[in-house]
Amino acid sequence: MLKNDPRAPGGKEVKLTSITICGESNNFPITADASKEYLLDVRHLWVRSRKMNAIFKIRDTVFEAVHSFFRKKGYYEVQGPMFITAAVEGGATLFKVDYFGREVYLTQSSQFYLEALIFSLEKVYTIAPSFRAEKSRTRRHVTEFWHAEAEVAWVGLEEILKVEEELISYVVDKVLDKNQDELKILKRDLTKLENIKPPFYRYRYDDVIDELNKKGFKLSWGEDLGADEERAFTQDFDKPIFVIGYPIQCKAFYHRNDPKHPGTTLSADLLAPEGYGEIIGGGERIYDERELINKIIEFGLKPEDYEWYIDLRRYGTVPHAGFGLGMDRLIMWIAGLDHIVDAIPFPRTIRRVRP
Ligand code: NSS
Repeated sequence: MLKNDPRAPGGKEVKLTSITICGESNNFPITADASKEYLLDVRHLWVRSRKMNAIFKIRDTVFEAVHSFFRKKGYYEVQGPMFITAAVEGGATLFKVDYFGREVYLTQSSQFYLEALIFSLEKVYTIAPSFRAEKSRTRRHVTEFWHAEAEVAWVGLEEILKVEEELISYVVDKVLDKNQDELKILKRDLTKLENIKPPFYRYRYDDVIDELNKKGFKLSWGEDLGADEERAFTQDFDKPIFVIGYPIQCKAFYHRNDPKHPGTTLSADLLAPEGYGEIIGGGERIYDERELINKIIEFGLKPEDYEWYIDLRRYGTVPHAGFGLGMDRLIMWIAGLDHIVDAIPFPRTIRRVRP
């Protein structure tokens, strides 16, 4: 029987009428002074904690909201394969797999398969794992993450940015709606979430570099923004920020170059405020066959490794754009967590593959 009791952490106390022991617990291995590392070692038991329980409930809302957003907007849910034969996001972070004696890789992104599928379904999305052999030990990198990706035919950068800001605002709204208790347990400042509505801020890459150099960084044009730069830049914003027009060398080969701003791409990253940084990467894709082949070569890659991807331009093509959202990073920001591993039930990092 449940009885209201203001002294209880959840406001209710269970009053027993009888008790049956299903299984004893002698010397439960987690004590109040357990270190963060130890809590990751015993994650299979730590998932029972109030903190993890609150995060998982928020995570559940976020997954549900991303699905319902895309379905309401008329997107079809699709799935790409996890075993692939060529890099999407650069060779440095590929995981090799022995595939019956042949070297293949774990996918870094389902994007190329989504691009193939827009020629069948026009607007598609997926939520699937992506894998990166990331050597970076930051608070926001894991080797296996959940990736929500969307691809849309007949649209450009402007339209895709609109989809992104509507999606993020929708998800935050759902969490505010469903997870007040959980956000309270996590001591999340609700005012930081209540403000998340379109339009988001927009900066060109060049202006971000200028701002950061004013703050004491020594960045030259063409350098990518890392975790430290993004943290410094986003610290004082109250809404997410689009960074548009990254230099060609900062972005993967498939990004369309911007004819109006030579040397840059029609790409955008979406950075979460409060120091969290990048949660989305996306933009316009090259849709012309010759342009694509030239850029593959320019990037030192082999067109024969991308034969089927080039076919998408060879046999009927349309302008299109899309993006990839790191679900775990989104949850980390919404829940106000210090480290991405706490957004994931059983995280995988450079040093951790168990439990
Ligand atoms: O490399 S991305 O910026 N872009 C892509 O993979 C595109 N192919 C997506 C697309 O356009 N369909 O990654 C997208 C997002 C990025 O903004 C992060 O939020 C997340 O994926 N991401 C990660 N999350 C956690 N850990 C790691 N290592 C990681 N790498 C990317």
